Amino acid sequence: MASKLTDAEIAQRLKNASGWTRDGDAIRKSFSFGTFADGIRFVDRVAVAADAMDHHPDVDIRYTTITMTLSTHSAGGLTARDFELAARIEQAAR
Ligand code: H2B
Repeated sequence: MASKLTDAEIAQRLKNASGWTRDGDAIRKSFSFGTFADGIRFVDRVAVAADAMDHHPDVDIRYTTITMTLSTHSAGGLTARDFELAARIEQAAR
């Protein structure tokens, strides 16, 4: 199992994760799209990446704004896997 990152490690990794902010045991970012369907297609790309990693985001869909919240539930906090998934989500947003 991936081990929890320290506060300092999380702060360091967030410097390379543009737009992502920490909220307790999670990191979060909202993405905006031109249409609802564009946002849903983004979620579909994230779903493929998440299944490939076997690591899954909490997804909030509000019309054209999609908010992704990442945490490693099995570890009870943030791990390197959350930052790996964040990088893959950034690819899916491009
Ligand atoms: N995703 C996240 N974010 N945290 C987990 O602990 C987790 C997961 N566990 N996806 C995985 C699936 C686990 O349930 C399976 C059995 O590997």
